[in-house]
Amino acid sequence: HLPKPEKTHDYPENWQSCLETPPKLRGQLEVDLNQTAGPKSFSEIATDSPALKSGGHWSPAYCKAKNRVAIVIPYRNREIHLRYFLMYMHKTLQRQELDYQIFVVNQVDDNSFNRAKLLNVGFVEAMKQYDWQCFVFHDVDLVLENDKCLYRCPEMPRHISVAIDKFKYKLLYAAIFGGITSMTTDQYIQLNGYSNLFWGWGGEDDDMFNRIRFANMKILRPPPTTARFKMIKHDHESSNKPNPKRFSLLKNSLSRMSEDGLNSLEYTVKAIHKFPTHTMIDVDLGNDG
Ligand code: UD2
Ligand code: MN
Repeated sequence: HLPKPEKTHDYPENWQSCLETPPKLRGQLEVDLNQTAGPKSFSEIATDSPALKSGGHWSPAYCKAKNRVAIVIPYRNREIHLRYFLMYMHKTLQRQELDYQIFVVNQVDDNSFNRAKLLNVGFVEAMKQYDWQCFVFHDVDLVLENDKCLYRCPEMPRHISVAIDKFKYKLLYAAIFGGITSMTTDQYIQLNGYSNLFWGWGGEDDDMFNRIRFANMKILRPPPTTARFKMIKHDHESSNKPNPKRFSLLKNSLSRMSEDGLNSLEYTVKAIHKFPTHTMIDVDLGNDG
């Protein structure tokens, strides 16, 4: 059960709905994640998108957006990745005519990284602010190369990062659910969100895959011709080591589902920064005991 958001959408009465197919899409895009000068600065990115409202919220100023989409990024200490992400993705999401905002959920404690729990925090905190219909959960190191891959939430949960340059633009395995996913607000609540118990690298995505199957939902994928991504090259942080418990946790995904997730989520928000380009939520996830 979620509290009412601070604010809800109020598009002017006399506006028409945006078109089903956004007219400004370009298709394949030039994306360069290895620039000698590095990505633009946060302030340059903000200058490039003057219509951004506080916290990196944007919506078309000429039609009623069809989709209110919160983009949630699990994050710790990847500023260069975040700047590349913002520098490309704001423009793309605007051409897609979404009513969207970028929420960066920043794990500020010293425990192992917990991607899935950060996504749960992002969901709850975003829902306190606005009446989002749709969530896109997004690794910070992936940038979309074709704006025809629309960041919307169709009738079933989706795995969006289908074709990534690092994996020769092929799906790694049929049940993969890592990278970028989308779910409607209602689906996410029905699934009890992600598990909170995956500390360190791996398994949290497979656990969500299991939840979706157990809930008798289907997983959709956009076509690999448009769902194309570049991944920024990176090493794995020593604070995000492969989690040795992931295999045993995955054996009881089903029995944990009703008690491990949104309804057992505990965390402490340390600060919420509404920057021009994104909302940064500093969070202490507590102990992995
Ligand atoms: C894969 C998955 C990812 C997740 C992970 C296992 C794909 C394309 N990606 O990513 O979704 O399931 O395996 O947990 O399938 N991060 C930080 N700071 C850190 C560590 C992680 O910001 O110190 C964030 C960041 O958004 C990053 C994401 O967590 O993109 C996933 O971590 P990763 O990129 O190190 O792991 P990777 O590429 O193996
Ligand atoms: Mn990665």
